Amino acid sequence: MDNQKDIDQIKGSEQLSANLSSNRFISENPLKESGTEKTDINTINQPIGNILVVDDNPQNLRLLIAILSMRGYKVRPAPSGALALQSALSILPDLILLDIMMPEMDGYEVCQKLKESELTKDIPVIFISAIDATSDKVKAFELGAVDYITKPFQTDEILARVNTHISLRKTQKLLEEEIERRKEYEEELKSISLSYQKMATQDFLTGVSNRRHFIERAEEELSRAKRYNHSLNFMMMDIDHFKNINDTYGHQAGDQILKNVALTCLDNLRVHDLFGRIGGEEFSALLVETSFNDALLVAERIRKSVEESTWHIDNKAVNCTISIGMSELNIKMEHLNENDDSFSIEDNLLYAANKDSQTLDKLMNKADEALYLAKSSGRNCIKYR
Ligand code: GH3
Ligand code: MG
Ligand code: MG
Repeated sequence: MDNQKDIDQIKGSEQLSANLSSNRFISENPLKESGTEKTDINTINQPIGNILVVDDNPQNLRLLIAILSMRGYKVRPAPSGALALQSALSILPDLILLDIMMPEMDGYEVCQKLKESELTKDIPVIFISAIDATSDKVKAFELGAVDYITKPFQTDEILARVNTHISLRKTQKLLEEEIERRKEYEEELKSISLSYQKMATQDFLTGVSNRRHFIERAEEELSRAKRYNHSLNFMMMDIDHFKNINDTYGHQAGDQILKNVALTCLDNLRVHDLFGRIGGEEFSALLVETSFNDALLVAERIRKSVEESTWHIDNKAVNCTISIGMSELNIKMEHLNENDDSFSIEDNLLYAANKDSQTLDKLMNKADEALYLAKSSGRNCIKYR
């Protein structure tokens, strides 16, 4: 028997007889019996840690239980590897003291199984064994043990190591909880910032880009088009006699029509094109890398789709049309060809000045003028400047 000397020593010094004679392994907290400890009602009622002690030798079990419960730990015994695994899974302990040499399933196997399970892998394991060979200690650490105590052990050593690992585990748990809390907080911040971003860039009614966002993006696309000499076309759409729709079907029906027209326009544009709500019943589109003729086809497709759509709102069939004004970014000046050898410095300056003069404001104003023309030409049509 490995610990007979220790047992005798502790029996004498710590008056364990009462605990040991009763066959209860989970002892009452005996702090109040200790002359050196402060009697604190909170510490008595709350164990400072939950320890699973695994040993096939009942006397060893009783001894360890006695030592640990004297210090306020709640101790559970397991006389075999299989029962240890069962017990660890039913109530997760804060620490496991694990004997190595046990019949059927030895401590190494128990440790391996504990480390394989997601539930028990983080529970610190201290091996407690009479084997003193370095190779066994190395094996224990390789299997994930946090410490190794050699039998026969000293009470103070057991308590010091157990205290250390219980504290480390508690700190680790607190850190993990803190990390989890921070992750949740970061997720919350992300979703708040995302909704602010949406509010700042989206039109609240239709969900398409709002005026500011559309213009910001359009400025970027315009400077890209100018830099790479890409063609670019601008469209201004306005619902015809929208006031009549509001007056006839009500403001809510009007809102629904605004959403439907926005969706119809989007359906007929490519993902790279920009689209946004510019004002009350006015929308704009910027068609990137699109020739004027192709842009005209798109405009006609949008106009026709809106004209042919019938939306049912409050059991009423509602139709509407839109007028479209278009303008084109005109980088190439007909009489100039930058690849031509005769392209002089003056021509170059003229070419650059022409590019500079093509601002988004100008494109929008030209499209607006074209839209005005479309309205005065009977509406439901496309004009360009
Ligand atoms: P036109 O063909 O000349 O464009 O005539 P219109 O009636 O469409 O133009 P007008 O500028 O006279 O009227 C625009 C109407 O759009 C008036 C305004 O109440 C309505 N409107 C603006 N914003 C909204 C909105 O968010 N929801 C609804 N339901 N109506 C809106
Ligand atoms: Mg209108
Ligand atoms: Mg208008």
